[in-house]
Formats: sequence, C-alpha cells, structure tokens
Amino acid sequence: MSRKFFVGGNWKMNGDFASVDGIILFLNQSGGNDQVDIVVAPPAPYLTHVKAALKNNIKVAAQNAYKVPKGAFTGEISPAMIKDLGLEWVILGHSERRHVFGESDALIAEKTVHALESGIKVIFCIGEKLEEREAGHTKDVNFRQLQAIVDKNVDWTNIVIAYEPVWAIGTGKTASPEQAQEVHEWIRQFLREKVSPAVADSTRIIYGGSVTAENAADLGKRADIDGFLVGGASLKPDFVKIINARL
Ligand code: G2H
Repeated sequence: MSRKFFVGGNWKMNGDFASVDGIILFLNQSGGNDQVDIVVAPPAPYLTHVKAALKNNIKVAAQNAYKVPKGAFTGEISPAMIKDLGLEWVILGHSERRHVFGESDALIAEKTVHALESGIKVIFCIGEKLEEREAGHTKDVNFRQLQAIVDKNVDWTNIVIAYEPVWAIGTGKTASPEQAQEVHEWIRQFLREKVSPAVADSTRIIYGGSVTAENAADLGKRADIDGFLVGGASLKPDFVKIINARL
C-alpha cells in the first residue's frame, strides 16, 4: 500500500522573529511538494505568525499539548487552543518531553487521546536510549511506548509514528538505514498484531535523529521509512532537500 511521505520540522526551543522569517522565506520559495505532507513545529509563541505567513500546503504543529482543554495548568497549552489557532497537528511523546521533563508513557497516552478527541492529529514519538539499545531492549522499549496508546483504542487515522532513537537525537549519530528499517519493520509488525493489518499498512512511520540532506535519500528508500522528523536541519535551507529526498 502506498503511504504519503511525511516530513516534519521540529524547531524545538530555537528562533526569534528574524530567524523564523528566514525559515518561512525558504519554505515558501520552495513551493512545497505535492507528494509530501510537510508539517513544521515552531515554538508556541511563533505559531500564529508562522501559520499566517506560510503557504497553505505547509502545515504547522505545536510541539506539545496538555491532556485537558483548559484550567489551572500554568505554562501549558491545550489541543483546544491549537485548534482555535487553525492548526491541525501536535508532537507528543518527544524524547525531550520524556527524558528532560519526565513525561510518563501513561501521561503521553492521555495527552494523545485528548488531542485526537479534540480533532488534532498527533506525531507520536517513541525511541530507545543508548543503554537500552546496548542491553538488547530496543524492541521492548518501543513496544512498551506504543502499547500505552494501543491500550487506549486510539483512532490511528490521525497518528503518525516517529521512531527517534534517543542516541541519535542531536548527536550527529544517525541510525544507519538498516538499523532504522529494522525497527520500523518491527513497529509495523507490532501494529499488525496488536491493532490490525489495515492500520499497519496505512500508518506512516517516520524516522528522526540527526537526519540531514546527506543521509535522507538513503533512509527514505527503505520500505518502512515513510518520512522524517527533523530537528537541527529543519532550521536551515537544506530542509528543502530533505523534503524532496524521495523525488
Ligand atoms: C530528534 C530530531 C527532531 P535532530 O529530536 O525531532 O532532532 O534532527 O536535531 O536530531
């Protein structure tokens, strides 16, 4: 089955108006690519500015959202607010949320359910740490993180899974195409067994972790790699080469 290639740009906590406008400029000049879903995730203060300035075929995501629509949760934003801004996507479960801010599988699952129920699509991130890989626990860790949302009977239509091995994030150490494909294949098989063959065939599984213009084409050729979630390289004009990696 053919799955539309998906390339996300996760700007993390980077940027100011000047640099954000520079990114908007090269993205708009690129014109997008009809064969690729393109979604960029600026820091929350720039969401409306980026949404207003970007061409309509490039979508905008929030980098996080809480599990309820509103209330006394200082510092948080909700899926209802993301929707109110006219946006469609949120990143949840990113390794920095899991490991810097201590978010648990259970919390991320609750946030995912709430975002989906609020009409927001989710880029759901999973991935093992270096010590977990070296101890032979790669499969267990990724399956455990996925099981947390399988248990909630989520609607998979609006989920993209991002496999981001923690040891490859921002380190310059990309998983080799073989390492990434191996885990993506396990994830698809997991979906086939735990959810359904249809969900396994249709769900995009994208790779993240030091993706660059140089390694994107090779990674993007693998059967189960349906795109990328790009951090550092999404801040630079080379991001356009990554979007077009499969052309
Ligand atoms: C992984 C990735 C984007 P980078 O966090 O989600 O970042 O490409 O900088 O490793």
